[in-house]
Amino acid sequence: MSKTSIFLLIFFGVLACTPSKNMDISKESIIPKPVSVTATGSSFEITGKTNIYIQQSDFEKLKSPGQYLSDLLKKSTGFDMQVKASDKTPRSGNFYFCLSGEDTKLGDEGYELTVTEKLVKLTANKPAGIFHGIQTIRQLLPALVEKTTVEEGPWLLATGTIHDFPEYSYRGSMLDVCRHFFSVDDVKRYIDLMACYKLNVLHLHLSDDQGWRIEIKSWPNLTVHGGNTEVGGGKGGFYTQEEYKEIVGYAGERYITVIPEIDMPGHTNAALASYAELNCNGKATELYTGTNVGFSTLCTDKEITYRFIDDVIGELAAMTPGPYIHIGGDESHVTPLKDYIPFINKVQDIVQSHGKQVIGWDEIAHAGLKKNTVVQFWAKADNARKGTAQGAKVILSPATKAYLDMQYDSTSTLGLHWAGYTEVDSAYIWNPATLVPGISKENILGIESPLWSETITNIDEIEYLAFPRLIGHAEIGWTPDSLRNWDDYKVRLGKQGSRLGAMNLHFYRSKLVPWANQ
Ligand code: TNX
Repeated sequence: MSKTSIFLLIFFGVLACTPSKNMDISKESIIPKPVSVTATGSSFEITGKTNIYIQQSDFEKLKSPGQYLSDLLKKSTGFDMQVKASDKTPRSGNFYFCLSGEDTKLGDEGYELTVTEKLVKLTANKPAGIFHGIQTIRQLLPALVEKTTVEEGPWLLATGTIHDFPEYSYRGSMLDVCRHFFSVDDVKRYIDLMACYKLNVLHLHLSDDQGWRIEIKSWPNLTVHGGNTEVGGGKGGFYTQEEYKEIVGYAGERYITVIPEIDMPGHTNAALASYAELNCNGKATELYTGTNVGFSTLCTDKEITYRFIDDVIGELAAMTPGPYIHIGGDESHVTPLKDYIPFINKVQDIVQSHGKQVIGWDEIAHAGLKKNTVVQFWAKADNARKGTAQGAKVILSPATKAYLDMQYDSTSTLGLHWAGYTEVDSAYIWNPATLVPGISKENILGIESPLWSETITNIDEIEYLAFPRLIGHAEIGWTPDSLRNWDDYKVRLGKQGSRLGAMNLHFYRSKLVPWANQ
């Protein structure tokens, strides 16, 4: 080779690779905070030539998360990344996703992310881990990556290794689509936001006094009549079974399980108004548009009540790939305990006969709990302990900490305050394993943040009450307590402000958080 060609080779070689920038991955503001981060001080750049390679044998399982990343990055970078199978580590400048089963510590949802100047490598035991790792990659990129318009790069990620897995397997939020109804698109937006913070359960509260929101083909009047209104007298609405399946599928692609709730025996006025025979006196009630609770009950000693429940649960179970059906059971103030207990026992049998596990609000612990029934603690610690004494696992949704519908402070115009005001710090500063005396880590499945909708009517208002508190709850569910503290968290949250802005999120700019000025 001549001297000139060697010179030209070196010259163009240098031109072709962008110099790396010094970056420190341990200074990135990732939420939930990862279990371990090791920095190597350099950077990787995503360019128009970057593609997403998937280990050949995992292609079928990982092409959906691969395509999710490609679609996400396309909007802001303008790059059209291809998702391809590869039987070897790809060449410089690409992503590489693999399933490996070697690292049992990672469990079903953990991942290991290794970023070098040459490659972004993501490994996990299961596709859910790859999906959560993608959320970390997303947060390592500039906030502008969240825009839906094409933006200027450079699209750099800091180099190093992140080894990460969740503390709790159940990390959820509940949306009340009864007090006010929300469209399929609103629910999808909420799912997308949950996914960013590695949440994995969406509990949909589908029936209440003010509205029945899921089509049941064998009892059509539930939605024809009972879906017709909402708090304040608006037009309400409901999901057809097709729409519901669309929500379940959309959530599933984001590794989020949907748990449907049919609340009973109380919170049933919409059903009682739709079918006279469900009432003990045989007379249909009026539709209800107020916000009182605890005034309605199914007729617990009528045979037709259980036929009704069997039909409803049967149709719901057939549309529910996840293991759980939620039966409510809260605030049944007009159902005497002597009727409530056998009712809950029978309903557990019905749910189990359709192959599903029961979740119920903490009051159900008054009944004899079946194996695998889960108790959702919201108000009474005694009930939660009654549950664990029977061997049940508990989901923690303490109203004073986890209720997203509590006002931030006395000046909040949205929300209620029966459980007190919940500022962003108070929502963050608690440990599930020590909050309820007598309930410890081995009793706890995880945490869930309910968003009741008496006071909210649209997606902007959903976002305002949920964010940023839900982000803190996501960290509580994922990150070990020993790695969490408010002073560190509030800085990371503040730095995410520009990211939330780029997502066009209508979040509450709490004065307690040092929001980054961008
Ligand atoms: C209590 S929490 C309820 C809901 C209300 C909520 C308002 C629970 C199991 N029941 O019916 O919407 O308070 O914060």
